[in-house]
Amino acid sequence: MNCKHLPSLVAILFSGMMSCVNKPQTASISLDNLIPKPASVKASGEVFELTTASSIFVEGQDQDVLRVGQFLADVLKPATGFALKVVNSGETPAPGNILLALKADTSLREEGYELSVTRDHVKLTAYKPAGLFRGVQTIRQLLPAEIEMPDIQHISWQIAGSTIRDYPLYSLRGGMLDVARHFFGVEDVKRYLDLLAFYKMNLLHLHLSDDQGWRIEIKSWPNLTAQGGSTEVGGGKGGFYTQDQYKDIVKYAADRFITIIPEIDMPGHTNAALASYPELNCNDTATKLYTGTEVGFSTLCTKKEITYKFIDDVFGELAAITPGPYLHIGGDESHATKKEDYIPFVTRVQEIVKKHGKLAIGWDEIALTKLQPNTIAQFWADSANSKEAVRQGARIMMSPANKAYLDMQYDSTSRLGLHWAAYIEVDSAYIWNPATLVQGIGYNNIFGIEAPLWTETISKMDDIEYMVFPRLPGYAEIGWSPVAGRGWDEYKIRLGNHGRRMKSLGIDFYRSKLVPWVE
Ligand code: NGO
Repeated sequence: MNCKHLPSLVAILFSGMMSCVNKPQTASISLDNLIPKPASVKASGEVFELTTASSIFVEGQDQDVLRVGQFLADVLKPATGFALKVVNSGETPAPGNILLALKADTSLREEGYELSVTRDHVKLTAYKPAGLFRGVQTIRQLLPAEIEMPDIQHISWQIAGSTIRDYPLYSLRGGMLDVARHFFGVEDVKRYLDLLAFYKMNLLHLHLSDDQGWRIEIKSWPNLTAQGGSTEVGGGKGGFYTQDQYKDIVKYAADRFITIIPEIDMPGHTNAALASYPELNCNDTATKLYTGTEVGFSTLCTKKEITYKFIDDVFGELAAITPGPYLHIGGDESHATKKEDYIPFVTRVQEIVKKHGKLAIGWDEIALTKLQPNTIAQFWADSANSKEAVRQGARIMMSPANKAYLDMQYDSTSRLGLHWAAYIEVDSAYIWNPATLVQGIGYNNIFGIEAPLWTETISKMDDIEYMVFPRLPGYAEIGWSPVAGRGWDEYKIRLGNHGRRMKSLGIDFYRSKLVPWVE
């Protein structure tokens, strides 16, 4: 191995790298390519090398910490081939090992962490297990990109010496997956959760019902899935999650410190329910199943009492299997509902959500009604609605369609996606600031940021990955990293270097010409 063959972007920041002359194969290790960019990074000038003799020491008896240790061992195994032991002994680890520990530093809050990498050790500390989990993602990204390969790579597993102190800017950051227009099975959702977790995101909103499909088993209304779940856009066979499958998704997410927000869209976007139960229609006649992509034509019958019994049953069952504090009530594009019906309807639905011990989130139109304290409005299209929500004391989930919709095409040649809100190239997706986008909605009004992926044109996992990558890392960074010290010109270099990492993860991402890809 000759050092001069290292790519120029490979950061040989430290004298310790002089030893690369004797290494089996060098590692492209760098402190410069982390996404999201940490709050603070200092190079130590040393290099740690992970070997087959390394172990992961876990301090204390916290089961979640042990689990994070095991997660790290599991993600490092395929590419290294090392069966790293997770040791819970209380002894100080000898040189060459990794240590995970909680510490009483409340300033790190829920998800912050500190990472110290020297020649002798990798020491990760956090106030909470979630912080350790986020820090584990940093350890992954500090290793060579080959660490994400599914099979053994014969390279040396070096980590750049550093001290990192890191925590998120916004406390909720994530994505939305529309499983109603096209259905995606449990394995696809788990893969999506893995990819969100890799970029330190902590929320997945599942759009579980729409005109084209009902995707969650409701035991007291079985026809919702039997009939309403039986198709999808284009007329495919659709599908749904049983409650056990949903619980499995929730658990998988929780193991990654990700909260699931389930959405039942209403009063519009309800054709699948209306086709399943005649009594939900004002004329007592079930509609036909719908497999097209129009919006705004369906509505629950807001004047019937059975409608509220239905919502109470659905949210009751959903609340019981959703440990997270939020239920999403939709509320968008209810063009078939008169405004004078929409307002009392949404007011009453918020009360039902509250009765089940949850907080309501709805698309920004819900601000037309009186919002319950702690209801969250999701800004997607109408800044006036969102400002009205703020005026009522609500907080805003930022999902501006022209910046954060993952179903928008990159440009006019994109093979998938829509463009009603904008073409969103990778630079445009990155260059915006949630706290200054809408006048009157500032940092303190913002509850979180979420990038929705609607699936009218998207029917398989490969398509999801093509639309989501490489924009998702940018949203992750906007949500996590301080605004100062980052910008498109330097971000695109870091993103380019993630090309190799995304490839190792098996992601077939869109190779935007705006990014200098290193693969
Ligand atoms: C809109 C609409 C969805 C579409 C999506 C397509 C919202 C909140 N409602 O966003 O039904 O699928 O656009 O981009």
